[in-house]
Amino acid sequence: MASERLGMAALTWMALCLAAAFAVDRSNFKTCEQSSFCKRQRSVKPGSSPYRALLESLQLSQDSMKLQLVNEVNKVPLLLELYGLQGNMTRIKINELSPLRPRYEVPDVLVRDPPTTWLAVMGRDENSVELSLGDSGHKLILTGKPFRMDLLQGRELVLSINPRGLLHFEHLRHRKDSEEPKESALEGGAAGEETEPAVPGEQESSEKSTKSEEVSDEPDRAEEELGSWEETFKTHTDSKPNGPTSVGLDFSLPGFEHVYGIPEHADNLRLRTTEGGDPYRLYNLDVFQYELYNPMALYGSVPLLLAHNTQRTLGIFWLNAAETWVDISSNTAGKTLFGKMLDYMQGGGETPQTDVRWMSESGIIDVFLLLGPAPTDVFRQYTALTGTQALPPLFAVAYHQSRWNYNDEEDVAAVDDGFDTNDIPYDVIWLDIEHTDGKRYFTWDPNKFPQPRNMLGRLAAKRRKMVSIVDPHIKVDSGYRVHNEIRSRGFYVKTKDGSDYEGWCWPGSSGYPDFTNPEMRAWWASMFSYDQYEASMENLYIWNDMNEPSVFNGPEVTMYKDALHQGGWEHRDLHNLYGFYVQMATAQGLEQRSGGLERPFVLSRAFFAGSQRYGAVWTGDNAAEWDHMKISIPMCLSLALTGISFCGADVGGFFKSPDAELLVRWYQVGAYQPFYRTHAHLDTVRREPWLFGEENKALIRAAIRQRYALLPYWYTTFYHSYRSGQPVMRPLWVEYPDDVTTFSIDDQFLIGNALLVHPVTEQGAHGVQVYLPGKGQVWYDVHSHQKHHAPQTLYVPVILSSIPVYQRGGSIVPRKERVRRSSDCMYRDPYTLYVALSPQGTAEGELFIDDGHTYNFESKAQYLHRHFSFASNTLTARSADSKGIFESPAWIERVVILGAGKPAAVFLRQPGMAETRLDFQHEPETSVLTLRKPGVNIGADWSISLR
Ligand code: MIG
Repeated sequence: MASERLGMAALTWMALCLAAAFAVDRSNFKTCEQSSFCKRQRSVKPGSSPYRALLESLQLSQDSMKLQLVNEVNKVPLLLELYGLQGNMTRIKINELSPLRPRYEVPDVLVRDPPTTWLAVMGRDENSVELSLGDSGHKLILTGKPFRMDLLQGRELVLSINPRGLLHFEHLRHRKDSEEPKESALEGGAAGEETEPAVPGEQESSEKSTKSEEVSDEPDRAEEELGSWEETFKTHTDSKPNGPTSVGLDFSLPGFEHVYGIPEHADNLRLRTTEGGDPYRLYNLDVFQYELYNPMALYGSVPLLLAHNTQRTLGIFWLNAAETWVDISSNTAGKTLFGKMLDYMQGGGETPQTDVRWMSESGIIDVFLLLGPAPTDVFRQYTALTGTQALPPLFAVAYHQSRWNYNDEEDVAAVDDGFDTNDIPYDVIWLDIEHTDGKRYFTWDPNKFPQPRNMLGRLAAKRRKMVSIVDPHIKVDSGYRVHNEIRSRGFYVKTKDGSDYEGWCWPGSSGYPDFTNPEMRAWWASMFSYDQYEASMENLYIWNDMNEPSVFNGPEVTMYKDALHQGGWEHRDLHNLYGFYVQMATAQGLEQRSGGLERPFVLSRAFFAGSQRYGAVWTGDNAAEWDHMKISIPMCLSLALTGISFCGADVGGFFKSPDAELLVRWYQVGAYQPFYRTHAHLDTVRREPWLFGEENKALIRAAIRQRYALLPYWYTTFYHSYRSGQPVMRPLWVEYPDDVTTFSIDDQFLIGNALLVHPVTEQGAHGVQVYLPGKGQVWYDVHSHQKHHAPQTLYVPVILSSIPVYQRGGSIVPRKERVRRSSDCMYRDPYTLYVALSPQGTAEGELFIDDGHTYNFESKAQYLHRHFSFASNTLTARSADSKGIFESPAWIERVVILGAGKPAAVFLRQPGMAETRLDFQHEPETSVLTLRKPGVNIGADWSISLR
């Protein structure tokens, strides 16, 4: 006990000292140079590939092609598999033909075996094969020696694979200097993966090419030196029993200058070239006081890169959960003048091109080419593979109040009341780690939270919720039931020697449950049932932090790579999946506690491809600085592009204390981002919205109220995301794909396709430059209703209350404008429709409504999906999806038409009823027509005509 106290005190002290300096301690994290596989991979230079495709080994089945590759230096044969996938995708897998042991293939990320389409050989010569990929119109030319593949549409080259010859596949081998081949931990470990049988091929040639030649296991001296069998970083040694296992491959994208994705990095939306610096790193890490504008790894990883130009959008999804680095280079940016002249003289013109190189520490190469061609297609393709955003419960889209920590039940009650006395809506109050009994998750501190059930009940009475934190590090304490159960069931991650792995974290010595084990996940899920999690109630939801996993005394603040998971897999193989599984198991727990009826809400810090299926993520420990607020936009946009729409940043900044101006501005930014939660470090001064004087309180209240008024639109946009995979928060280029001006914009964004937001992110700003896209389109300022023509860059003067938001002419946005305590209290409230007319006098929009919290919309089609359209002076409401049936008590209290002339009269028509006249009011200066009290139920069909 005493030593634990000391440890914690030392940690806090360290944290405080570092906080004063505020800069990431880079020496805690590896550079590519310090990551032996990255260094080895990067030391492979562009040139002729040592790999040859054995064309004579080609085997074609209806939907796949298999072929052997051989490295002509070491003679190790690889197996290449190629699948044409339905929906304009291609999958390429490369593994060893017969690895010593199975190599890890990422499970549970793909939602299904992707349906395939046909493949056919269209032509062949002695060094190449031409394949047609299904009905997509794409073909693939595979060159034997040196091995490369070129994907074409018609005569246009879309993308090349291995064009620079950087394919580098480190085969599994025995360590040469050991007397006997090492017994692998995997052997006998029921890895469960099938090894590919050898491709029989045409017997004669196949024998000649692979069997007759000796596979050379000669250790490459350079590899030995570069930490292939053991690697030390700072005080930590990685034992690497399997030796070098990394895989790398390059792609080139002719005609592309803009690439995006591969979150999580604290950087701009548009990726930069990594020449001369480190590659972008994907390795889920708890980075203390992360710095901005660099490629260092952060808490989560999605190995999906998007490329976009005016002609097409495509994606490269590299399905590998090991530590991964991505190099990006541009072959025009770096070109010398001489090179450019040469291009010119050869008449080649300048085709800009982006080259991308992926390098992963283990596993196989499993890559999906998402061939678009439109941005919407790429989103559909990616989410067909990994799933769409789970539809959040409505309250989760509202405003959340958090800090580390709300101290006790009295504190919670006081903050909760504070929102009422100050007339500010809020839905959820959060409890951080201090609410537990000594950092034992699933428990309550008996002194500070003696009656959690009362506290939750009090919140429920106000129709509000609570979120408590449940981290994946479990206190090693024989008096703690959770620990005892996990240990006795053998559910902890093991060390390389087979004992329970222990690391240092908040509770002191901690075990880490093996979330990759489905039995462990099932047990974990059962812990959330009402009888297991003491005092938990229906309005208690969960937050998973530290699930990279964070280990204070581990290498790079995480787990040893040679730690062992179920099936004998090394942590190395699946590190980036750990957090994904924690959130998955927790979400399943919340679902199960209600018998599968209620939708869960789980916030996670770590994530991987597919995490969108389990809840929300946030950008971790940012700081109360203007730049941190600003970077939340590209950080969430990058996540949105890679499937994870439900993203937010700590409003106000986690470390340090914001001044009133920054706090107000951050409330304004957050009001227009998908996950809206304020949060703060333990050591910061209190910052509830009413602590900064009347004026600032009013500004914060106004921002939060704007969020609540737009909840119907947010929820509908989330529903659309759930249904079709389209991001909720969008970069402009997604909607204006042929407008080059939009390609690098990341200080403004769209919500759905109707609202454009350019929040104020500069201190002391007097104005912002807003780019309004869309040739021949118009945008309306949502506050003044002033109309602006597009495209143009508009200078907008701002004051402290300004949040520049524009509604696209041609859209209809539903709002609820009555102020309530929480989103749940708005359930019966009436709607106002904002109809923003296009220059052609048309508009369209949708509204999705259900009970806001169950799966009945899915299982019983209990929903309303309404469609509104305006044309020929008539606004029409009909069903967008007649399958959905739901009764809503809400009606329409107002229709506001922006850009309208003054009618002589306005009539409401409903089926089977006589026409009625509606009151209206027209403002000539702003061309705003307000129709009063149509009074129709939101589920009804009707039309309103202006005459
Ligand atoms: O090492 O639970 O990012 O939101 O308040 C810090 C305490 C642990 C990190 C999270 C932060 C949370 C804090 N946690």
